[in-house]
Amino acid sequence: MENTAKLKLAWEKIKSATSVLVVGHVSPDPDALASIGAMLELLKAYRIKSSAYADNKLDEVYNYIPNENLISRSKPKSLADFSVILILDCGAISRTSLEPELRAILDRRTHQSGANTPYIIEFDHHESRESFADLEVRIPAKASTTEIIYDFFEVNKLEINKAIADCILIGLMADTGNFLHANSSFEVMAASSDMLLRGASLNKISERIRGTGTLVSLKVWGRALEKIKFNQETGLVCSALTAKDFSELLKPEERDSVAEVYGDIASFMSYLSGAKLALFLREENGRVKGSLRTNSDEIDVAKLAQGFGGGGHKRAAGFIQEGHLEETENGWRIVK
Ligand SMILES: [Mn+2]
Repeated sequence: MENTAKLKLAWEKIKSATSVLVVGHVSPDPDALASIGAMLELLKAYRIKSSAYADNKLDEVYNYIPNENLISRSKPKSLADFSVILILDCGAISRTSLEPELRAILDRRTHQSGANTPYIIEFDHHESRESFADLEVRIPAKASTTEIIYDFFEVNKLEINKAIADCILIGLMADTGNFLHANSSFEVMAASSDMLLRGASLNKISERIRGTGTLVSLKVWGRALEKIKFNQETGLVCSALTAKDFSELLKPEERDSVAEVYGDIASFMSYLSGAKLALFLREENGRVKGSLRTNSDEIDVAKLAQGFGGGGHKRAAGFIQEGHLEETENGWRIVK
């Protein structure tokens, strides 16, 4: 089915639902939260009962996103109560933090024909890992999930009010690094200017996106930049923060508050003149997390990340490996 037809079918299903659960990924970023915010606004307008869930959502940092206060950090009691489950920006079923519950629904269907189970819809711009939704709208060419939501509103001729325009613009700005990254396409700029025409507050949003820096996050930036290694021949620029770095920089309870900066650090490193590929590594609870970025058309970092069991987009991707970091002469090594 074509994306336009899928987006129409999605609205058919949502419109006739008695209740909808909207889910974003664990440790949600602005694109995930703004995608949920836009859909909650629509559901409110159509008086469709809704709930929203995103595991491990940070406190206060994102309260500039419309409807963020309606997104719960606690699991819904029973998924069976919903007629539609809408999964946004998740990349993989595990990132919903509802994998066992969703698999139970899928299981019940295979073993019990005619079982009355929620209809599962997924909107996402990450590369495909596993298809599980009844209706999957997966468009990796889109810069943000809110860009897909913009198409959803356009295709179905739904009204975009100021709150929805803000949400769509927030996702676009956040996932393009404020229109700096290579995914800032013509379509992104056109959608963004359309959102401005509909009342989105560019100034307020960019102020809030920029205004979330904290002293500890600047210290993390400082240490990461200080440790940069650059191989002129391969064009690989990398940096890493070890458990020791973190124990020197942050109190354990401050760790969550800086979770946002790592992708930005990797993106910033990728702008180094002569760099083809940027890799930022960090140690966290016996695991190593890697963020990969490139501005080169010849490199697909999603493929590289898949080699490490991760995934993402062509220009931005990540992975997690068990182990810890050991510094070598030219870089770092993950030791199991
Ligand atoms: Mn996203």
